[in-house]
Amino acid sequence: SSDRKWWEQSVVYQVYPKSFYDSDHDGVGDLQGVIQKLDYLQELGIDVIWLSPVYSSPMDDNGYDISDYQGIAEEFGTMADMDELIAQASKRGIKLIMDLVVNHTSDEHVWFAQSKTDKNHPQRDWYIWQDGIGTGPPNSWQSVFGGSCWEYEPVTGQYYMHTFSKKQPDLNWENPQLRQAVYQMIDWWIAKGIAGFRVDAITFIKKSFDAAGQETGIVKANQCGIDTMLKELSEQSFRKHDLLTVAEAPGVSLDQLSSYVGTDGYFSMLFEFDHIDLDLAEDGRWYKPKKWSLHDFKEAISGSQTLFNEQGWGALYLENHDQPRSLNKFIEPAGIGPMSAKMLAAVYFLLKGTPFIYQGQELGMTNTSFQSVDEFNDLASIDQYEAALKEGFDEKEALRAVGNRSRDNARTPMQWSRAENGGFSTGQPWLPSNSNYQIVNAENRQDPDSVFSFYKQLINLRKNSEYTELLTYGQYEEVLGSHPDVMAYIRRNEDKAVAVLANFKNKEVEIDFPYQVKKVILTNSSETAVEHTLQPYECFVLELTN
Ligand code: TEU
Repeated sequence: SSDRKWWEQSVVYQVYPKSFYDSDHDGVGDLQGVIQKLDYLQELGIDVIWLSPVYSSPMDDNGYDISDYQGIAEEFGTMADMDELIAQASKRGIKLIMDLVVNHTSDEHVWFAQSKTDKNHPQRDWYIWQDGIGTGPPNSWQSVFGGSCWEYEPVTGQYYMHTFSKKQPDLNWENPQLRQAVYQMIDWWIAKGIAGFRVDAITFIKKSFDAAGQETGIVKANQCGIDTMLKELSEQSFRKHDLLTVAEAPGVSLDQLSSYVGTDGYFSMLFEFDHIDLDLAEDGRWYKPKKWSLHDFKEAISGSQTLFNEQGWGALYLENHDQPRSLNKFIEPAGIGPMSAKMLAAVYFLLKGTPFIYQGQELGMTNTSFQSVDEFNDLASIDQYEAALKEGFDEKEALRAVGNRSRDNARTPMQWSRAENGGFSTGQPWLPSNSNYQIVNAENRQDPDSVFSFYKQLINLRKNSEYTELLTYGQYEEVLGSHPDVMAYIRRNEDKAVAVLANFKNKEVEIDFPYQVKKVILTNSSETAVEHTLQPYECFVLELTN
């Protein structure tokens, strides 16, 4: 029908440019490196690249601290490289979406330089300034990366607020001039020919200083009043164009999903956190891992999938640059390998929504191991490590506990080949390569049994098969809901039904699957039919006789 959208039929691939491919061998990935690997992405079959930030930045948070929205960071290249990337991608039928980081800027952005020096400057109000109380900050809110979210600025004697690091001062979205400046910047990028945005940390833009109590804890997302701001952003900016907008939206509950991504929603789709933060303690401390079961995962997935049957659209993902690798999160250590990597792929890829692949996921890349705290690059990992020590962990325990969840796990160089540093760079990589690059890499991708080939087949199923219509728009239905080890669902429309069955455990399990199978469409198994058991990590994509 005519209200169908191009992004409903797309597969997105996230590139973290710093770690993707280093074309000039200075140890840091770059835009020319992305251009050189476009053929690889075309071979995989993706439609859209989400490019993590490449804007000018002092790189306190690897580019999520932007000092000029209309400039490119020197280590990544130039604006000419950016234009070339857009054009070269487009030549291959690949669209590009940028990361839109507008909850905050870098403290080195000219807006902030102007704001901080003079209380009467017209741009003072573009950031959030308050007087301290006594000798302390305005309140006791904590930043996401640890410590107070307030930083004292001696020039004017006030504090500015930062949800993330102190080099990432929050913009004041209550200020109409600031909002217009943001919309203009967005328009400028759209005019360059990009297809949309991944909208960073957007649920943090509304602060609720007048809410009762100034309780401790991390700054809260998705506060009352945010709707007005998001509605304006959507109406005055996004909706004037045909864009893919995907909101990073921690703090949005199921009953709020429709206002975010329903028919008149603010965004095309959003990243939920329920299924991805299953292992995360309430207070966000990585070294206090929370126990979770497959049941919790299934419940999180089914909750939003059921909603998407009625309205809205899902952004399907298991990994990104902030998360440990999915193999380490969801699979027990002894079971990690191509078999379980394919199982995880089948499980999330055929849900209702737009699948996102994070670089290296299609190869089965895994977490790395950290020998010392000096090997952490990520500021959040360093903060968590220090907090763990304060809570009485010894250095070894802290390293192990934080290492399991460190964002650096996802940021090690992409493993292209068996060559030194996994073929990422002949220079010294900014973050050491995972030592398994000689086994896990892109060299064997043409092997029909490779994880890469499996992803390719999944993409093909979604995009160019007799199941395309069904897998894109068919209804979602959970099956075997109470099975403790198996996740299963059916996608269904008027003329077809496809089931996905997956064993999450490193043991043979029994299943009672009461449907008649017409044909095995895809499997990671050597079996050609589903019996009453599933082998460790076995998965099947089946056509049913409706
Ligand atoms: O992350 C925002 C976010 O919500 C974080 O709390 C995220 O869950 C956290 O990084 C996990 O430790 C976005 C980006 O994805 C992240 O890379 C940036 O560091 C952050 O915004 C600030 O821009």
